[in-house]
This record gives sequence, C-alpha cells and structure tokens, in this order.
Amino acid sequence: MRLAIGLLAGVSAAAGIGAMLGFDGQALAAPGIAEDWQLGFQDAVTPVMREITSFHNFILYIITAISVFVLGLLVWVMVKFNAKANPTPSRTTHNSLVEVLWTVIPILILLVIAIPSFRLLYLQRDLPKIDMTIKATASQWFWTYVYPDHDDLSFDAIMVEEADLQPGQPRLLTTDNVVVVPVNKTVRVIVTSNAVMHNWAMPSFGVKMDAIPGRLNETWFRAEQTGIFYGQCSELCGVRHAFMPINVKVVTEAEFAAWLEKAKVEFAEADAPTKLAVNAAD
Ligand SMILES: [Cu+2]
Repeated sequence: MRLAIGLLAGVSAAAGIGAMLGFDGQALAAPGIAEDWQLGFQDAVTPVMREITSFHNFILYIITAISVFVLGLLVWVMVKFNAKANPTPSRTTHNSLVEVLWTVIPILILLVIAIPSFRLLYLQRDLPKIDMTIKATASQWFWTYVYPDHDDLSFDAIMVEEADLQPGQPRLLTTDNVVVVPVNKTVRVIVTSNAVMHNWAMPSFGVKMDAIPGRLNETWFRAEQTGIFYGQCSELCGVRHAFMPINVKVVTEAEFAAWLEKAKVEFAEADAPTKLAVNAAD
C-alpha cells in the first residue's frame, strides 16, 4: 500500500514538473522560435503540431508511470529480499497469474500508444484539400522556392550573415528572402534537392520533410496565426548545414496578394541567379 502511494506521488510530481517546464507547449515558448533554456516544444501553429504536442504529452505520462513503477519494484526487491532481510529465499519458479499479467498489460499499453500514433501518422501523410503549393529545392547551402500556382514566382533564400543582421533578426535563423503564405490556408510543400540530402523542417508547423535528389516528397501545413516562423535544415548535409535556415511569414490574404504583386516584379528583375554569388563567396 505504501508502495502504491509512493508510485502515485512520483507520477503526479513528474506530471507537475512537466507542466511547469512547459511540456504542454504553451507556457514558455515564444511562437515561431526556440528560446534559451527551452525544454518543451515551440508553440503549435498548425493542427498537426497541436496533435504532435498532445501525443508527446500523453506518452510522457505513460513513460513516467512505467519508469517510476520499475524503479519502485527495484527498490522494493533491494530492501525486502536482500541477504540480510531475507536469509532463506523462496524457491518459487512459476506463477501463472504474474506471467499472464506481465504479458497482457504491456500489450494493452502498446495498443493504447499505437492507436493515436497511427491516427497522427495519417493526419501528417494524408494531404487534405490544398489551397496552394510551394516547391522547396535544397542546394548546398540554401533553399530555392517556387510558387507554381502564382506564375512560377521563384527566389532563393540565403542566410543573412551576422554582420548584416537588422535589429530583431535572430542570428543563424534569418534569410534574405522569406517564404510568404496566407493564414488559414492549406499549403502543400513539395520538397526536393539538387545537391545532397537536406531536410525542410519547421518546428512550430510540425513539418520535417527530407529533401532527396531525384525525388519529390510532399507534406502540408495550415498555419493558424500570422507572424514569422523559423526553421532549419535538419539533415546533416555538409559544412554549412547549420547555415541554411527557413523563414516562413504567415500573413493575411490581402497582405499575401499585395506581396505577390511586389514579389513578381522584384524577383523578375533580380533574375540573375544568386547561386553564383554564393559560390563566389565560398
Ligand atoms: Cu541541408
């Protein structure tokens, strides 16, 4: 009985600490960017990330309970059955009830984990009805974006070096051109690479998709709030792996239309490939 109370206290303490540290994905994180000493996820901005966060929290309770339970059993055995406390050990070799329990209970736990896990997997993999498409192509070491639904508008997004940062722009996370998308619209992202493998990852969108040469991968997001959100390449791709960030700016539909008009002119003029400039800098 005392053991059971101890276990319960342990589980609830762990859950309390988890909540304090912001594992609910709400408490500490600023939207769109990681904070110093942050432990939990960045704030969820899409339905997929919301589901990922709640699935993570759910699993955290289960693994905490299992860890505390096993630790409790170990301590109990050490105290109660050591040579001094229990000089003549029992010679029991079988106990059908215990054996059935330690088979059936883990199976049930796995089922309880598997069902929401598959539901989440299908949410990520099954594209809903999409409103627009963006193609992200990785190079060493920057991203090129194409808007096939908007006259193939296309531009490179290259990291802004530390010396050139404007006030408020985060180091290693800011790009010269940003991906602009409308809020509350389902955006399909087609991801590929013309160099080695890279990965288009946006933590607050719950998106992490490999960019593989010769292959088109697709994923989707629907950002539910406006603002600027930061991501990075998440595949070890070479010496400048840490220097090919992703900026997605979510704006209202009117702002998006205005940006499109401006961008079509701006990027048509700046048609000279920035790739050459980058290679020259290397
Ligand atoms: Cu990369």
